[in-house]
Amino acid sequence: MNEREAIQGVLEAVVNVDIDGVAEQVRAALKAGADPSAVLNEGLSAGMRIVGERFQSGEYFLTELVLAGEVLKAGLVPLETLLTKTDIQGKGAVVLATVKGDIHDLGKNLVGMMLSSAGFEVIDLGSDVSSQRIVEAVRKHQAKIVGLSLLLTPMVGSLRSAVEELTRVGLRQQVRIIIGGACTTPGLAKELGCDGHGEDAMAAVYLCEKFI
Ligand code: B1M
Repeated sequence: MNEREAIQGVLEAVVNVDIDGVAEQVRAALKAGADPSAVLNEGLSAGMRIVGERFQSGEYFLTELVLAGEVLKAGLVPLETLLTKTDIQGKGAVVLATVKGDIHDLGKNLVGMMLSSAGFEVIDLGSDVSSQRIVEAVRKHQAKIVGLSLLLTPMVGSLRSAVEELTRVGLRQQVRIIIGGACTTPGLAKELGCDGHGEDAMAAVYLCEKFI
């Protein structure tokens, strides 16, 4: 089996919500010489996008969507140490959250994992987080960067209100705000007055590196 076929095996394990087989497929891809970030992006994440499309078209139900989240977590286990090898520290605090009304947290967690391994102190507030909690965390940890994740289009208003709240309390000039997640775009970041948009977890790290 070559690298490409092995990554395809990872993608298929996710699409087939194969919770028992996914980690084995990931190990097989690594053994075939695939790069860990390719296994993540072209295997696990690409598979999740297909699950999302099948859910949207009515082919999959909420059960599959929930299970797919668990499949992703299981698939990440053999990758984690490979994606996060470092001993650099002390690049400052980043407050990370999925905004109010949105409980998707897998992508945000990946961003957090990559930022920690790049030497940032990650203050992960979790998902469904109010603007007030974001403001409190920025104050408490004197964070210079806020990372907001959003996957649900109807919750764009929560992103907007987080930016507005940081502005209202006078913190906007002190922090850089970056956004990311399936329904966000560079255009949305610009429209909301944010400082950047991360297409994926690595892009989020590059942006934060640029801002320190
Ligand atoms: Co939901 N869901 N979901 N879901 N879900 C989506 C997002 C959806 C696109 C599926 C679809 O219909 N095609 C759709 C949203 C449509 C829209 O509004 N545009 C959707 C829906 C509708 C829903 C519900 C409303 C379903 C329902 O109940 N009827 C419901 C909402 C609940 C709520 O939040 N209030 C719901 C629930 C769920 C589960 C809980 C079952 C589960 C999430 C489990 C969890 O997160 N713990 C789930 C899942 C798994 C998905 C899909 C299939 C996969 C999401 C995921 O984890 N991807 C998703 C389909 C899709 O995204 N196309 C879908 C893997 C992850 C690694 O990628 O999160 O994109 P992602 O993160 C990436 C980048 O986006 C980026 O880096 C990450 C790594 O590369 N990134 C950042 C993310 N955050 C970033 C922040 C940054 C920078 C980069 O800077 C700060």
